[in-house]
Amino acid sequence: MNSDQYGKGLDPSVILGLFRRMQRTRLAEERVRQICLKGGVIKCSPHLYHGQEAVAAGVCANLSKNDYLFSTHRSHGHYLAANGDLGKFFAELFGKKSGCSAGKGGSMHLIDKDVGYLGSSPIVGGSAPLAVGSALGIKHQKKNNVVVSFLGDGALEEGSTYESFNFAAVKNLPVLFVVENNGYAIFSHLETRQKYNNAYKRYEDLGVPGLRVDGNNVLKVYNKANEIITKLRSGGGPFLLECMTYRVLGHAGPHPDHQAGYRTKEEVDSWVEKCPIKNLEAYMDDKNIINQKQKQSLNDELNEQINDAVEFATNSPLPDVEDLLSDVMATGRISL
Ligand SMILES: Cc1ncc(C[n+]2csc(CCOP(=O)(O)OP(=O)(O)O)c2C)c(N)n1
Ligand SMILES: [Mg+2]
Repeated sequence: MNSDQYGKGLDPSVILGLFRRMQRTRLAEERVRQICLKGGVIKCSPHLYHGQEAVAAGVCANLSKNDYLFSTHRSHGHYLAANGDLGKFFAELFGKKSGCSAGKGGSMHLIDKDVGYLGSSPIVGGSAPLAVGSALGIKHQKKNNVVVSFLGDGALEEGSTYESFNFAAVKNLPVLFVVENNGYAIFSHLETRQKYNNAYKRYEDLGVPGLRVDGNNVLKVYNKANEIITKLRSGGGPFLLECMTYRVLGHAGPHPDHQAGYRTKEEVDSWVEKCPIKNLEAYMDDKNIINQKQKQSLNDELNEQINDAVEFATNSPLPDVEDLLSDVMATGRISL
């Protein structure tokens, strides 16, 4: 990848940090995939993020402890890139009490206020309104933290997303909408759902300017998100960052799905070639930012953390029957 201009001003420690975030996500999700293939342990359906890691890593590396983020059904990558806890992550997928949602959410309902991850919603178009409400709160409190709302290209077809963009613009709220345009909503190609493939400029007249970036190039995503988030911190209004990327596994579950007939193996393979992690590795090799031995030791360290997390999740208890009605809106308040 030609990332020279994007990598140039960056300290190697930032580049290594981006690599670590992506690799942590990939290895953890690869473990999720293996566990699903064996069956029996993960009962909820995971929507894996393979191939899109640069988006979450590039954006989340710009967030501070007091910022908030909101996610979708494809939630793992956002949680892990935001430094979400591996133990709490696996425990949640295993339905255990020690999970980040106390074992009652599963893959699509993660929440962890310790890392500002105020939740993922599996309702397509469900998280942008939450993000906007949260940004309104920040504005009222005169704070300078920001909110990131991740959404898929499919969520742009929901009225709630449009309403959220409009409200954020009218109130000049510090929210970054990150559209992960992977070209599909389940089996439907974007061409069959939207007349124009132009999300980045579509909402400008509404008051939400945007730009498009190669979502498989983490250095570009990081740089653009950095510029936008810096503006948001000093009073800037909502912005849309459209990241062009691709989901290489099936919509949900551990398998590839080109045999389903809605896309070809050649198309999938062409995007596997553009793997954001391999791209960054090639760049780092070229610039002597990391050597083989260091890469191996990073992988060993991450795999060890994942082993510990899986062991923690395995040994954790299931929620008690008495827990069934706690943290449920109808019976009380979710304590945030
Ligand atoms: C309101 C609503 N309609 C339909 C669904 C079923 N559904 C789940 S994921 C999905 C596709 C979402 O596509 P996109 O937003 O592009 O995200 P991606 O899966 O590509 O990451 C749909 C239609 C849903 N969860 N919520
Ligand atoms: Mg999509």
